[in-house]
Amino acid sequence: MRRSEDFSTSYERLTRPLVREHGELRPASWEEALDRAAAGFRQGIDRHGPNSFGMLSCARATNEMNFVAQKFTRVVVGTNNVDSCNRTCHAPSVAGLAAAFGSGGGTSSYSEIEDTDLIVIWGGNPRFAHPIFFQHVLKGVRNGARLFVVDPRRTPTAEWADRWFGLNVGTDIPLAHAVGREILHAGLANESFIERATSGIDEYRALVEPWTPAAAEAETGVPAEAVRELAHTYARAERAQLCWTLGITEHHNATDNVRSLINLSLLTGHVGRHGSGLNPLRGQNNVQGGGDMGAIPDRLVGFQDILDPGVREPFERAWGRPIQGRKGLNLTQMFEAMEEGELKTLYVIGENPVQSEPETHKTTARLRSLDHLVVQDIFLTRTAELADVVLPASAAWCESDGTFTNSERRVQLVRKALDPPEGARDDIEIMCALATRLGHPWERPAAEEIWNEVRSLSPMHRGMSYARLAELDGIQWPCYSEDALEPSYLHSRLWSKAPALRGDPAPFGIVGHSPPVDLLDEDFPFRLTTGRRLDDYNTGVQTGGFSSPLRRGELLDLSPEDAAKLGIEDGETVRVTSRRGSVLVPASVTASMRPGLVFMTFHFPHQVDTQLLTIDATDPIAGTAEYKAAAVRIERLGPRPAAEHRGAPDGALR
Ligand SMILES: Nc1nc2c(c(=O)[nH]1)N[C@H]1C(S)=C(S)[C@@H](COP(=O)(O)OP(=O)(O)OC[C@H]3O[C@@H](n4cnc5c(=O)[nH]c(N)nc54)[C@H](O)[C@@H]3O)O[C@H]1N2
Ligand SMILES: Nc1nc2c(c(=O)[nH]1)N[C@H]1C(S)=C(S)[C@@H](COP(=O)(O)OP(=O)(O)OC[C@H]3O[C@@H](n4cnc5c(=O)[nH]c(N)nc54)[C@H](O)[C@@H]3O)O[C@H]1N2
Ligand SMILES: [Mo]
Repeated sequence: MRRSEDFSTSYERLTRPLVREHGELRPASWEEALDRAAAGFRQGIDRHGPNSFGMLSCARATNEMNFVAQKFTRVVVGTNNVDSCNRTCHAPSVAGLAAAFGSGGGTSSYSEIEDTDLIVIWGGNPRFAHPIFFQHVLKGVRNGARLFVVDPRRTPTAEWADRWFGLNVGTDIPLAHAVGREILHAGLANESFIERATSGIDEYRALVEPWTPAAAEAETGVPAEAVRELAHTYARAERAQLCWTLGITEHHNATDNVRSLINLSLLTGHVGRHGSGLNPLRGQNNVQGGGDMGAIPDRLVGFQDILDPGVREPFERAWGRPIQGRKGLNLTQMFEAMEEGELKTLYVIGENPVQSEPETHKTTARLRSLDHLVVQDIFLTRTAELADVVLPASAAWCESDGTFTNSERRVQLVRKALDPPEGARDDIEIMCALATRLGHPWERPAAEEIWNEVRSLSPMHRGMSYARLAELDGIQWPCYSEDALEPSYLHSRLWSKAPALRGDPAPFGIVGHSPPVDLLDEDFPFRLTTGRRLDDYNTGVQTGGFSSPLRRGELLDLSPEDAAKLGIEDGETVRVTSRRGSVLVPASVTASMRPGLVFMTFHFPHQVDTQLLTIDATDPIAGTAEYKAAAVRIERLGPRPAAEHRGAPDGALR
């Protein structure tokens, strides 16, 4: 197979601030850039009020940085409009888990993945996207666990599985409901757990009743016999882990999808015990921590509800400023508010929405409509190219001290290993300099001082001093006191015999099926789903610079059956068109794809802008876009040699 050329754009680290003058970005001193950035924010707040400001905080940076970013937003500006790319991936998992159990974290630990009887990976490809977690999965398999994978594609993860359930994109709820129905009909439900720890079983029973294995087969493409096998194996397993990622959450009904999976654990009691649980595998290295630190619009640090005056009170006392008692805008709503002229200034720290949001043209136009855009990044991204002020930052993961929190809720210390390039400054230092210019003289605190403030305000982090984090090699939340540790899994209360200790019952999610918004028809007959490959990272900014024989640039994966039908050869460049735009991309014919399904990444936007094809239909609860389901058509370019067309973007349809 041929490599496509010229897809890698090597980004150079930013080392000088830039400011816009006469329409162009030009180098500036730090003083000038900080003054300009602060003056723009000041003007926006004075003219349009604090709620015209938005902050996108960096899910790759430390907890300490994210804590300061949300404090900047709430204290210096006075709004709750703070969010991050958590919105584009696991916000629905947090919402779904919180609705069922009161808190939004994954319930188990990596060590329990090694000590269980069944691992179901539903809508995730950890072999590529979570390789460290996948090592724990393989240890679990070596220790005797069975591995099931539910994914429209026969993924590299599925290659390692005992069973692969290839379903149609966007039919997870019918499959989950059919599994639930089969568990009930076969008498395999855990009746005593349901009775003691859950609510709503009667409505759930009625909800799933129409989803016979045959009805599920018709909708999902998974054979009825396989539906039964999935149900019986999950229900009969002594211990079982249900893990999911974006195949579940990047849909217009993502929170419902999550609820439909949680229902299966409530039916069987596979939650709240060692070795059994529910695990959304978080994406960015610190997206879990960013949310935990309150860099989200509806929660203060430690997942504390911003709407509760009793929760706000200690913060107002500590920070000497009232906190708005209403939810801020999430990332999706911020972009909508730009269009409505309500959001006027945006401070983007380490996010690249121009290339990560669906429907690029819309995103770009919305960002251009802002009065003032400040981008703080380690590279000059496409988003930074639109900014009024660009601030060069250090890379948190290796150039600063602090803590990160992983998918098993483990807070771990990181130590600065490298100095940032000359001219770049630490994210926290930059925010402190801006706060000072905006009337809040903030000395740059040491990372540990910030962490101690976190601990003073967040009960679930209280017991984690830096000394203890170092000594124990990380600690999982919750950790309420310095002399104790909690169990490695959440919600053991559900198993308590004493009703008083059991707390609120976990409700079944009564959620119906709703197929993808972008419908398939004669003009757009293929289902495009987008995701990741092993060698590249998100919008490619951080991986764009290196080359490896494995990296082939953007490709359209399609099945041998469809390739034969359309007369497409492996490596040939084709045109892919959705209702929103059109791109040229080399085809890769692979048996991992089922007929009717095609796959692309969004790793090579300089070569192929996949986001011209995606749709911005979003989940109403979590705000996550339906990146996983667009309708497209695929056309050959004709008899000309494909090489001529390689790499050229084809523009958008107007
Ligand atoms: N190498 C690498 N690793 C990464 C990243 C990266 O860019 N590169 N990004 C990180 C980030 S930010 C994240 S959030 C994670 C994401 O990690 P994953 O969610 O595992 O990655 P994706 O490839 O986006 O999607 C997972 C799977 O969803 C499947 N899928 C699509 N539609 C459906 C559906 O309707 N139902 C079901 N059941 N499955 C479906 C796809 O076929 C795909 O295999 O990865 C992280 N790790
Ligand atoms: N089509 C499609 N689109 C998707 C997805 C999909 O599956 N399909 N997945 C979505 C998901 S899950 C995600 S998470 C988003 C990701 O979307 P983004 O977060 O917008 O994309 P990244 O490429 O991860 O951008 C990270 C930026 O952070 C900068 N950065 C890294 N470290 C630091 C630091 O320490 N400080 C500062 N200041 N900057 C830093 C990098 O240089 C880079 O510009 O994309 C979403 N978009
Ligand atoms: Mo993500």
